[in-house]
Amino acid sequence: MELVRMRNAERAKKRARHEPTPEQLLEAYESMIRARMSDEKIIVLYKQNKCHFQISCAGHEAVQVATAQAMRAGHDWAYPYYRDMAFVTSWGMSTRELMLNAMNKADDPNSGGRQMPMHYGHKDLNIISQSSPTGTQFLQAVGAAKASQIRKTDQVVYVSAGEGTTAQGEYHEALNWAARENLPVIFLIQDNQFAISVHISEQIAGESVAEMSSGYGELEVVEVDGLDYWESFDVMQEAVAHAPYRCRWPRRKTTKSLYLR
Ligand SMILES: Cc1ncc(C[n+]2csc(CCOP(=O)(O)OP(=O)(O)O)c2C)c(N)n1
Ligand SMILES: [Mg+2]
Repeated sequence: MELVRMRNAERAKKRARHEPTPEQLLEAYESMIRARMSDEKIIVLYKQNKCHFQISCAGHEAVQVATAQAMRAGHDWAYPYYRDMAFVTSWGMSTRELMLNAMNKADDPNSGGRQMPMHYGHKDLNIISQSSPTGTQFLQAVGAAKASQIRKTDQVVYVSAGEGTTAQGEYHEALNWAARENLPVIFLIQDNQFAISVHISEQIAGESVAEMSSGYGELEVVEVDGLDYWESFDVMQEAVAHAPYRCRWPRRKTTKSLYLR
C-alpha cells in the first residue's frame, strides 16, 4: 500500500492542483445541504410509514458532490448505488424527484414508483436503474465504457459501491476487464468500514480495498479522504479529465479508478 501512496503523491506533485470556482463551491455546499436535509426528511417519512425504505448518504456527501461536478450530467453515464443521494442531487435530480422516489409515487422519474427508494435511475440524466443485489452495477458500467470506447463518444462512466461489495466476484471481473481494455470508467468505492454489521477487516484481503485492487495491470488506484471536498475535487477532476482522451487512444494505459477511505 505504501507503494500506491508514494506513486500517487509523486504524480500529484507534478501537476497543478484543481481548485473549485466560487460557483462550484456554492453548488457543492447547496447540494450537500439539500441531500442531507432530504435524507433526514426521508427518515421521518419512514418512521411515519409514508416510505418503506431508507438508506442514508450521511458522511458520503463531499466526495459524491465532487465527483458529480467533475462529470457531465446527461452526457456521461452514471451507475450510482443506494447511498448516492448527494451525487444524484449535484448531478441534477430535484428535491421533488428525490421525494417522489422515496415515497414510490407514479410521477417519480426514477422508476414511476416501481423500484425501491434510493435505487436511482433517470433517463434524462443518463443514470441507469440499479438492481438491489449489490455489485451488479460493476459489469454493466464496464460494458457502457466499452461502448463509449468503440463509438468514440468521449463519454465517461461512473460506478460506485460500498467497500463490502468489493468482496464479490463481479467487482474483480469488472476491474480486470476495465484495466485490460483501458476503459473510461471510474469506480468510486465508498469505504465506511462496515457492510451492515460486518467490519472491513473480516472481508477484505490486505489492508484496504485500494491495496486489494492494486494488482490489475496499469489500473490507476487513488485513495482519497472522501470527507474532504477539496481533496476529492482535485482527484476526481484529474481522473475524469484524462478518461475520454485516453479512450480515443485505447493502447495507452489509462483506466481510472478511485478508492475512498
Ligand atoms: C448480493 C447481495 N448480498 C447481500 C445483500 C444485502 N445487503 C444490502 S446492503 C449490504 C451491505 C453492503 O455494504 P457496503 O458494500 O460496504 O455498502 P454500504 O452500505 O456500507 O455503503 C448487504 C450485505 C444484497 N443487497 N445483495
Ligand atoms: Mg460499507
